[in-house]
Amino acid sequence: MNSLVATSRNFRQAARILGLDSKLEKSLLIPFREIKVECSIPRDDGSLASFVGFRVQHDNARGPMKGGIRYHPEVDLDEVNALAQLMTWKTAVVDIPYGGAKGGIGCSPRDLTKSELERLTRVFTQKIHDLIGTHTDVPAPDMGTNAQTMAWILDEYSKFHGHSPAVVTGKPIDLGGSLGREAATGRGVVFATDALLGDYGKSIQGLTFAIQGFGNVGSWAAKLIHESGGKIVAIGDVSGTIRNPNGLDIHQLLKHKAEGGVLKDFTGGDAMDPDELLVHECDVLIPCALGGVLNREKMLPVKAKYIIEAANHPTDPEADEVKILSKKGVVVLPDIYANAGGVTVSYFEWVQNIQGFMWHEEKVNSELQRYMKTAFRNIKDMCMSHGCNLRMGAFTLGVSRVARATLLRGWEA
Ligand code: AKG
Repeated sequence: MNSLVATSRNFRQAARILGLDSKLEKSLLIPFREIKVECSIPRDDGSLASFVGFRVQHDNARGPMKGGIRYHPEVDLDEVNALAQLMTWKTAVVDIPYGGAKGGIGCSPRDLTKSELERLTRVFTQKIHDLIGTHTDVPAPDMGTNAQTMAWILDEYSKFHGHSPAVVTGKPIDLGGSLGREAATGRGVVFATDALLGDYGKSIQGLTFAIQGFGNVGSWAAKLIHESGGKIVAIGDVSGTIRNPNGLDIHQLLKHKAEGGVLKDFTGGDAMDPDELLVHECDVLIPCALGGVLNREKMLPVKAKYIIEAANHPTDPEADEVKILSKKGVVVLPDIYANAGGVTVSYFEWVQNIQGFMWHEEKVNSELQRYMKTAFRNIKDMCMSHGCNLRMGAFTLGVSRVARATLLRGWEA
């Protein structure tokens, strides 16, 4: 099932639980605006390369639309639409004053040089600059983009609109980025994991973890779990997957990577079949990389008791807890809560830019912890009120907040 169908299905189920009016339901589902632009650039060798760029602005009832820009070969309108909708519910779940958006360019950033990426980003910004803005739509990094990409967007946007640091988040610190933003999604995953485990009378210390993905989110989550006394028994990235039943030394693994090594060559663990990671013996499984990795076939033999959705859409609905996981007693912490740490600190960055003031990293991290704890309690309250699982608890929470804001603003054209 594709991501758009899955997200919309979760939304509809939440709307039914909440008893939303069908006209309101329809209007909440339709995106505010879909943007599709041609982005052609000269390659370094003088040849022409053409790409398609997208920005889907899903909803702005609660504030400016917010979401990442990804550079990936699989970026298309349906995928961006699903992710934009997911952002609307995600920002509402953690109660930050934003709506939802997402964008991207269908390209393989690894096959482009830095100067080609800069030209592509500037052309994309030229095409959408009138439709984004500090109080309209605020992009951020996502798969295949980073702080440098945001710096180029900021620079290009500012040529048209004057210096506007709050038009993007996830910027370099020198250009108004926030301390703690780089680690925020991974740190938020750990705060979310802590909140969930605490609810079951457990803690990270002493439990075993399998983590899929060792990019920004996976490596920060792994580092912080390791430092909290969790034992990471398996971890994988595009280079391969390794395991160590006694726990991998994540500090040594990070050092190995910082020195130019690849994960699969780390000598502190044994190589294993990447497909085995998802069904590896562990207490907690954290998919941090791709969507749709937990599908019906892979879910059946899962051994983890808890799954933390650090990636967007890692669980294919066919394998969702309602059908399979709950029968096995597996608890799934849904993406719209589990990976909301990044956008939450993006909000702090935006606030700092608007205030013209910089927070200490301790304040960023403690505020993030406060938002993640509060959101977990709010989700649990929805689960209690509606007798639903955590995914529906999160969806009903997000959808109810957006619906209330929409009704309060009224229907007048
Ligand atoms: C996500 O949470 O998936 C995002 O794209 C958020 C990016 C941001 O606005 O920080």
